Amino acid sequence: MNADSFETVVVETDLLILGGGMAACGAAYEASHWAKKHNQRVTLVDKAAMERSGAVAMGLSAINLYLGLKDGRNSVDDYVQYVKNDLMGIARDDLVANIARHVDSSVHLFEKWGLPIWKDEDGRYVNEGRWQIMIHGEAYKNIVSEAAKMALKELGEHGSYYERIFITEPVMVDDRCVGAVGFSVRENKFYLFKAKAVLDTMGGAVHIFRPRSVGEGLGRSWYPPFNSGASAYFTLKAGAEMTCQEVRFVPVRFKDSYGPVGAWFLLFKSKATNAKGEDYMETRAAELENWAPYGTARPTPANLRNYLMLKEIEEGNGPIYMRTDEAIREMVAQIPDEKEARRKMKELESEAWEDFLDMTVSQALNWASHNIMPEETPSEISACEPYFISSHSGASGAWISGPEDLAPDAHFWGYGNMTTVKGLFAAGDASGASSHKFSSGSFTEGRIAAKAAVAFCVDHPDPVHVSGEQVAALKEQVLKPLRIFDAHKDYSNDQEVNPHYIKPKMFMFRLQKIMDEYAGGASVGFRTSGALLEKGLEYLQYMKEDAEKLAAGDLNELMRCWENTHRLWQAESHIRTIRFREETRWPGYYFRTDHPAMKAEWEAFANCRWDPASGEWKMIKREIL
Ligand code: SFD
Ligand code: AMP
Repeated sequence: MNADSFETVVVETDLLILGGGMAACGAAYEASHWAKKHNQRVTLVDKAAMERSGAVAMGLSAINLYLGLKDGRNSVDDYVQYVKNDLMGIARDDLVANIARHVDSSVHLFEKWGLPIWKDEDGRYVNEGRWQIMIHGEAYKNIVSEAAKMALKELGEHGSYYERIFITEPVMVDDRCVGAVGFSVRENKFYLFKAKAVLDTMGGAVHIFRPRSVGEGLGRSWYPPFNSGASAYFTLKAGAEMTCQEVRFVPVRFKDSYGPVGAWFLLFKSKATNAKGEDYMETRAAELENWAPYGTARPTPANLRNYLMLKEIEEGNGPIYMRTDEAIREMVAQIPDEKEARRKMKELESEAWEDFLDMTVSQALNWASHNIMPEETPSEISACEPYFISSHSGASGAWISGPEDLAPDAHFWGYGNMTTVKGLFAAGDASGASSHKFSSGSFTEGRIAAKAAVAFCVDHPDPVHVSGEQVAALKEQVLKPLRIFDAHKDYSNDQEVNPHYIKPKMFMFRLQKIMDEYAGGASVGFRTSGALLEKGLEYLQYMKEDAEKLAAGDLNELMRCWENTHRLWQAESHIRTIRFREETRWPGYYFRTDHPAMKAEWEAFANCRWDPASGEWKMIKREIL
């Protein structure tokens, strides 16, 4: 493919929204309102088709963040406490509270747009757990993205969205972010988006660690394969400070097909046990005291639930089972009337299957192909490989300004959700230290960020200028893998194996091997140490050199090359931050064997910044205020 054949398309806008997921849809919806009022332009760019892009592509079976503030069931403070405890004390109260106080209205919008939410006989939402409500959510993303597109269309020529454009790099002028570049994954087109404010919502990252599914199911993971670290790369390359880059998420899921466990634990009140039928949350409860005060609070933080399970496996007590059969039996046993009990049984069976069909269809196929009937057979569960998803129970992302009325002085710098780089905002998985936002909270944070970003545009009305040389250099950089392939492809008789370049798939395998073995992946029981991290970092530096030799034979491979460069930066910031935090705080996510306990001096944020001027990394410890 000839790199010279690429046309350059220039799009000028005011607010540029990068990504088309939950946060981006919230941003588009909210921005449209403020943009109309202030005569601003809004442009959204997604790597895929918004209808099914991002983490909600397959649908979801629950909305995991709904407070029910109107009914007085919960308070914002309760939620902040819950999140902080789940993250072992590491969270920004101002950010969590800001999302929590606004999230209910977003859920009401989803319902208005047609999302079916489970209701009880009195017309109230059916709670899965305290903060989670059940939905028939197979078409969740279609519904939300349609509303976002309609909002943009209402802006007429001032609103637009681009699909199947892969964003690669930020465009920087005088330390301000003034746009982004990328390319079409369908046509030979290079895109320059110029903007007054840029909102990064390109999701989290997967396939940085070697997945448990390799040859036989390559690419299968809990987190969607489409999100590959673009958010973190974008903010890092712009020179923004990042936070919690060490806080990965290791979900426990139904084994091999990654079906969700929340409905089983919370709605069906199921237990997980070792092979002997022992409930390790009870038999190992004493271990939680070593992680007080978080370990002894309720609910037990997700990483500690994992940790107790991992200990069972270490001691040879696997497989670990979700006792679906017992849970269903117990619920039915509570109904004295036989006919009613049979009806309830059918209802529970159907709810159990729907839970998977709404969000992880392959898990239903797994059950069917292994003759599993949840009412009769327990199912294996297992800890996945690590992912980066700060909107769930991870926390990695950009260090952003909080809201003026809630943030301590040190956490507010002019515009809510703005990163430490002027004009660059972040939300959803792209912003850090405010976990447990989930789908509804990410949408809500997108709304909050977009409102602030439009205010930034209004306050900075001068047109942005990007020089022709800068654009030419960016285009050259983005298309370089095509040129490398073209120049060397005939050197060897197999285009996959060539001493002059590396193909993205091989590059990804190498990255995953390093991360797995040195940075505490699944195959080493999530354990690492200073010495292992040091070695891993050394290997990543060689990978950085080799990244200059990534080669692409077509547009799809060009996307894969950039996905892997994005992953590499996410990986490096992860290793550097785990190394910086000399303690173990989230033992079921990773365990530092050389610092095996939690330390009071590390009740703090571990931040980092890559300096675009010097190319140096700086590690920063910040107080929890
Ligand atoms: O329970 C580029 N989540 C759940 N949330 C819930 O509320 N309920 C559930 O039931 C949930 N479950 C769940 C969840 C996540 C996953 C992976 C699974 C199951 C399997 C969490 C939410 O899904 C999550 O919080 C939000 O989706 C986060 O929103 P956001 O906007 O931060 O990320 P996104 O939706 O994935 O969107 C990312 C977008 O970026 C695009 N993109 N665009 C341009 N250029 C690039 N280079 C790009 N790279 C990525 C993507 O295409 C996408 O549009 S439960 O099981 O946990
Ligand atoms: P999951 O399916 O694991 O993503 O969980 C969905 C929601 O339920 C999230 O809000 C989790 O934090 C919560 N959750 C899952 N399992 C448990 C559990 N055993 N105890 C408390 N909360 C849980």
